[in-house]
Amino acid sequence: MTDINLQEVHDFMIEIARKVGERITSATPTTGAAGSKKNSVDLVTETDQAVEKIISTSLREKYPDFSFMGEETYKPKDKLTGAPTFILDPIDGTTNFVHRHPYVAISLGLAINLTPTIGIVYNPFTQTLYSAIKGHGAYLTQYLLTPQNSPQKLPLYPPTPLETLNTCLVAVEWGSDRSGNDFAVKSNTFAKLAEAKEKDGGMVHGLRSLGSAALNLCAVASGDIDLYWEAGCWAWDVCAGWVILSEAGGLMVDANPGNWSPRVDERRYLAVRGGEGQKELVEEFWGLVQGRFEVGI
Ligand code: LIP
Repeated sequence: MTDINLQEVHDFMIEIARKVGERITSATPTTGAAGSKKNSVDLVTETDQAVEKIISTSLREKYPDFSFMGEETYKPKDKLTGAPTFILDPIDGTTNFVHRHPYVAISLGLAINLTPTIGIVYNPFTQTLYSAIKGHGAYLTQYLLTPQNSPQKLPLYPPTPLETLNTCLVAVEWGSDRSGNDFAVKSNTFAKLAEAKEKDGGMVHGLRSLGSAALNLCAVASGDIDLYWEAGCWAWDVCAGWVILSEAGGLMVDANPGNWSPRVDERRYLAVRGGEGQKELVEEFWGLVQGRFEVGI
């Protein structure tokens, strides 16, 4: 495949996301015929499916030689290859969308050789766009707030050094698996992160569950969340946000202790914001993880 004009692809991805955003904000979010997937908290709506169809059709017309992976058409036999691949979550934060809680985003990434290379995360309710091209920085554009839609470089403020967990705000998610080993690892680790230092806990400033992996990663990239830890989400939840995180100086490692280089489809992630002391903070966090996740193994 000849050299890819990443800027052109990036601009086209934003154009599509901005166009289809209206489909999300004007929808009546009912699960209806779509309903749920593996259980009653793993929701999908007809809007998720329609938005994926619109975006994938536009991408395939413009870039017929690229591969595509989308949440709503994914099949377990589908495997990511090294080919340039668009990886899409049409509505990341579907549960929020169903409850009319406007914290949702179109998460559209491009991975090349399995490396997240372009990322756009767009919340159509707030018209807030996070975007990045590998090697070219990460940006926040607030179309409703900033004059001439001027992008702000991420992180939004000079990154302060990372200290110990008891100075951190941590994003976590319950996800849709609500029993078994992985649910126990999550529940026990959440408690350990919050527990007092004298009980060997992390005594973190707080745990936050925003409901969108992509927007969690953008909050870590922006610097207002220090860490985000989750297992069970998918490549389409994180590909775009991963580029934005990395270009803002952040680091992505495995949610299970010991793996510093997870794949985009690893399904276990720990993101830490930019700043001096990333390695030490990751190691402190890993020291508090209560067990090991089985997902993705
Ligand atoms: C969601 C993720 C979130 C996870 C939820 C769900 P969806 O994606 O963004 O991190 O905890 O279980 O997978 O389903 O809203 O596209």
